[in-house]
Parts: sequence; C-alpha cells; structure tokens
Amino acid sequence: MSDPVRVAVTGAAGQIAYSLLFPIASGQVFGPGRRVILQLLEITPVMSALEGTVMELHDCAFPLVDDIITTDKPEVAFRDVNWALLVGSKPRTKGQERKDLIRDNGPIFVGQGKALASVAAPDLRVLVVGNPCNTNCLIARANAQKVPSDRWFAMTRLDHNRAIAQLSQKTGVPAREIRNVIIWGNHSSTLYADVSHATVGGKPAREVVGDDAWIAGEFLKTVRQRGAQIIEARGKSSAASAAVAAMDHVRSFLEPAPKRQWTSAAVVSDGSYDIPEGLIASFPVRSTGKGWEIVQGLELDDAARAGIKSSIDELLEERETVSDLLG
Ligand code: NAX
Repeated sequence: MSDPVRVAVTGAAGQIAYSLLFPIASGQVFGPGRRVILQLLEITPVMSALEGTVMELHDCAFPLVDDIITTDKPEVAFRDVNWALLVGSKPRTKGQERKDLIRDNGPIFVGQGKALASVAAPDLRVLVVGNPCNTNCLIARANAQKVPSDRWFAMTRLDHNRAIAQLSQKTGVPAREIRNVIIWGNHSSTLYADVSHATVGGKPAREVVGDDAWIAGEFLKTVRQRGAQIIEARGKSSAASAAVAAMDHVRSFLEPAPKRQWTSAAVVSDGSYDIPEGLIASFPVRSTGKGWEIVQGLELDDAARAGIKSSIDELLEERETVSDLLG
C-alpha cells in the first residue's frame, strides 16, 4: 500500500465540508486502495461543532482513514498535505456588496497561502472553493510564491456541472453523454458558459438543442444564477452539489482525461485566449495524469469573446480591490 494521502479541508464544520468529508474518507475521491489522513481547519469558536462532525467520521469506522487531525491553526492543518481544499470563508451577509465580501475574506487567504508555502508537501495541490474563489486563490498564490503555478485551482466545476445539467434537461440526453462545455472567467454571475464546442450524444450541442435563443438567454442566465435560485428555494446555499463538484474536480486531475475531452477549472492564466497572465480564470483544461494543460486553439465566437471579456474585467477589478494583499 502507498503512503496515505494527506488532505486538508478548511471550513470543516461548514455545510459543504459535511457533504465532502465522508466521501473522501470512504475512498470515493482518492480511490478504494488509498489510505487518507484528514487535516481539518476551523476557526476557534467553531471547534466544538467540528468535534461533532469528527465523532460522526469516527463512527463510520472507515477502513482507509489513518488519522483525523483538527485544529484552528493553518500551520498544523497544512503540515505535509498533498491536497488542500480551501472551503472555509465568511458567507456573504444580506445586502453585502461583493467588494466588501472580497475585502472581508481576502486576509484569510494571505495567512493560509503563507502557511501552505511553509509546511505543505512538495506535491501540494490547492483547490479554493470559498468565495470569491478566483480572487481568494489569487491571494493565496501570491503569498505562497514557492508553490509552482500549476498547483493552484479555484472551483468552477459546479458551474460546469450546472451547464451540463441544463443541456441534459433541455435535450433529454443523460448527463454522461454531454461533453466539452466550457466555463470561462470568474466563478460569479459574469461567468461565460460556452457550448460552441460541446457535444450532446456525440453531436454538436447547438444542433441537438436547436434553439440558439435559449442558449444565449435562459441557459446562460440559469447557469449564472443557479446559486441564487438554490438559496431562494432551499433557504441555504448549495452544499451537496458543491461538494460533488469539488470531488469531481480532484478526480479529474488524478487521472489523464479521456481523449479530446476536457473539464473547466480556474487556473493561473498563461495568457492563452488573451486572458491576462497570472489571473486565476476559468478555462477548458485537460489532465495529463501528472499535470494538466489549457486546451488550445478553440475558436471563439463574438458572444464568447464579449462574455469572456466582461468576466475578465470583473477579475481585474477584484485584483485591484485586493492589491495590498498580493504580497
Ligand atoms: P458554511 O458557512 O456552512 O461553512 C463555512 C465554514 O468556514 C464555517 O464553518 C466557518 O467557521 C469556516 N471558516 C470561516 N473562516 C475560516 C477560516 N479563516 N479558516 C477556516 N475555516 C473558516 O459555508 P459553506 O456552505 O460550507 O460554503 C463555504 C464556501 O464555499 C463559501 O464561501 C461559499 O460561498 C463557497 N461556495 C463556493 C462554490 C463554488 O462553486 N466555488 C459553490 C458553493 C459555495 O457557494
């Protein structure tokens, strides 16, 4: 048996973590033969609630779990971790401006970036889920310069999955037969969900849908506003679907992607598609098993160009808002 994988999860007493920790512990993410050590970070006032979650984890008697560490110190949570799932952040309060949320949560990622750089394993990979996830990831990375740029991800997989789900419901074709949608830009209501290269049951998505107005209108609006719709209906933000997306994300980067297939993830831009270098923006990406690459050479129509531009403009504005936190 290989060494256990050490996985840090922050915000471990929160609702996404509650749907995420049990599948990780059961082997659904890193595989049924891979032992796992969970390293759970919370803020001090929430440590007792975290103990409740940990009691439940113990009560599952998961054979793959070697240890569960709980702490309110990032340097303890991130020691020797191979994956850091940064879920914890303060939720947006009623009426709070996005800019204020960014200022509120940004400092968390300064400290966590520094701690990751100083104590994590050399093969560290980081997935930022806590919002605003692209900019939080930008801040953490800026404070962890020694962690290579290909190790940083912010999660747009939920948006990607939501786009697949909308196409599936519209066409009646199961999600498993829908490939190569793309989420571009920011994980926010400015994201651009692009179906120009997507296939549904092996045929071009546009052809199968046969309704360009729906693609440009309701489809895009739904993917952008799904989070708000869920809060409206459930009274709470999406949690289980976010946890599944985080698991999908990690799994997508453990194995090589099938031929000519990709997923969406926000990664450090290398300037592809004229997206400024260094921004954490969502792209079509493929895992090679050992690493990953941005899918190159895809043609963008005018709508995609405009959609990407406005999302990137928002990311540039967010970067400006946190410029003092970028090391
Ligand atoms: P919860 O409020 O249930 O849990 C967040 C937890 O983070 C809390 O227990 C809190 O104590 C903890 N926390 C706060 N500051 C911390 C710090 N400095 N260190 C460690 N833990 C800290 O929120 P939940 O529903 O679990 O959502 C977590 C984050 O995911 C939020 O920022 C949310 O907006 C974001 N989301 C991101 C999504 C994405 O697709 N990228 C989708 C789902 C979700 O909206």
